[in-house]
Amino acid sequence: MKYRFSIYDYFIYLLSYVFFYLYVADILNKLPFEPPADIPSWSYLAVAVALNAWAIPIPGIHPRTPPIEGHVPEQVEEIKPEEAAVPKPVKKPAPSAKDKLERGLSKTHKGFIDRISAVFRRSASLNENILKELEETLVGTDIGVRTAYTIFDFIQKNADSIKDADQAMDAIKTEITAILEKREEPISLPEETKPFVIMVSGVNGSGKTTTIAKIAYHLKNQGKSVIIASGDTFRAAAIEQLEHWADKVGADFIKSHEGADPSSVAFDGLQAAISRGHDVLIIDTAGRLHTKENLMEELKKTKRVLDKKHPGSPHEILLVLDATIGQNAIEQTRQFNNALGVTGIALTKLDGSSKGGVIVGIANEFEIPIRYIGIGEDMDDLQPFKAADFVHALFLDKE
Ligand SMILES: Nc1nc2c(ncn2[C@@H]2O[C@H](COP(=O)(O)OP(=O)(O)O)[C@@H](O)[C@H]2O)c(=O)[nH]1
Ligand SMILES: [Mg+2]
Repeated sequence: MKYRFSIYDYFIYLLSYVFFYLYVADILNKLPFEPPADIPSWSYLAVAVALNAWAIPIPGIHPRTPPIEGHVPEQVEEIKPEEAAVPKPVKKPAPSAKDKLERGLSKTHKGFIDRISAVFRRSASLNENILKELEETLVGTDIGVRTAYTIFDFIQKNADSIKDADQAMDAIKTEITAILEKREEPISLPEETKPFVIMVSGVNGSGKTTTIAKIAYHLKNQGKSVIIASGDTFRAAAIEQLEHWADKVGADFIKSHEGADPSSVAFDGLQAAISRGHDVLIIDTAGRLHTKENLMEELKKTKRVLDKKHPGSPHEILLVLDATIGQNAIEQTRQFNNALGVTGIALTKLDGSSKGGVIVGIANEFEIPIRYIGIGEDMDDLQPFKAADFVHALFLDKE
């Protein structure tokens, strides 16, 4: 910190040396005057030191003189020892749902949209070569052959009116939006349906258990009371994992033990939901049994047991699909749908996948609403599916 010396500072500084001289003179008995009282010689030294210190520009000791104009003194912030040890978290505003979606779809943007737009960038007009390249590229993405041709036929039909790369991408976007919009239909919980029963199915590792936790979290935030039943009795760890989540989101929980009959766990869950007056029952199921047929039979049995006890239930058979498996998700949908009659889809792990384009294939091939998309591991990283927002984020549209 720089200070400008005032005339008083120079005077005090000089005065300090006068007292220093008096100190030395007193010791040598050569004082030029007779002191009024017997003053000890060290007192001259003390005054000399005090005046000298006062004149030195040390912040805190010598605060009288103003800082040089235009010079901004540095702020010295006092850091307590415990604060110094722990780095302060930088408070960033929480990203909006839109930002999160955009970030979650960035890999799919690269793996799907960028590949298509690269074709159009090679030529301004849709000549035969470009159309051929587009056909190959679309078939090579994760949307499945059938959907690749749905989109390709649309572009080919409109080729005359497409003049440049931007118009071509707009046409692709229009077609994808049309396909996805048909599948936008959030779960609705009618007042008179209580408890509303959601049976969650899907292969191991697709994200069933965490998706159940996220749905329970959303419903709890909407003021619904939720109970979760652990119907994945194939592994003890699966039951514990679900209990942990139920606890964390504040949902009631029906525990089971490894090897228990899944349909009787679902039955117990239903009975508890009815007697305890819960709004929603969510049932976890196994994603793997000894054989695939075995698994499907078990799931069908659970469905029958629920319907018998509470006619019309399960009201939602939610299939959880992992976006990282790309086109295989289309085949999984077919198998689960044939066996169970899937009524809704949750596509998870879009954030970790460049193969999220598969959602367009699923939407095009099955008349099953897409209820949710998973874009991360946090509780609010499960978003209700909204086609327009999804397409907006997928194409990285700027406002
Ligand atoms: N990045 C990411 N990970 C997810 C998402 N959904 C689930 N997971 C992770 O996928 C793994 C398997 O999930 P889990 O719910 O246990 O699958 P389950 O076997 O079907 O019950 C876990 O590590 C989850 O945290 C998602 O949307 N994004
Ligand atoms: Mg699980």
